[in-house]
Amino acid sequence: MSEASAVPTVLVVAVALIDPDGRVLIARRPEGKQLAGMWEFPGGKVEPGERPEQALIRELKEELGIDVNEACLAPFVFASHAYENFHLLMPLYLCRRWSGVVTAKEHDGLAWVKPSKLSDYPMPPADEPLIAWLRDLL
Ligand code: 523
Repeated sequence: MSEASAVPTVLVVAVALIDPDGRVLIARRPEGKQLAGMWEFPGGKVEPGERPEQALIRELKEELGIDVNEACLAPFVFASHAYENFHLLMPLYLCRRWSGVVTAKEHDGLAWVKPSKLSDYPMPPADEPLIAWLRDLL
């Protein structure tokens, strides 16, 4: 008989917003939050009853003040990482089109970064393996 996992798996959706120069948006987690000071691909938890894409569209409005059409979200690659209290499963979507001005509403910093420079920024351990995929793509 297989043993049940001691920690829950949490589904978080994240996005690589890509600008016309091929730079990717990362956002710094503010003081008081878990992983404060780390530069993440923006996103958040999928709430009960939400589809992942709906959750991401909601998070992008709340966190960055932008509107994204679901047709502009392309699932790209998953992160799967064991944090201490939970296992994070996180699809990273690609998005090249949105409306509105990207604004830090919940983060304390934003940066548009070439994939080759992403490793200069401290990122949550779940996000780090995604850098190589973006470097290959862009
Ligand atoms: N990550 C993560 N990388 C990443 C995101 C968006 C989130 O490792 N790109 C982690 C950070 C948190 C967890 O996933 O541990 C949930 O993310 P989020 O942004 O919803 O976290 P909090 O701190 O806002 O959580 P609540 O306040 O509980 O909603």
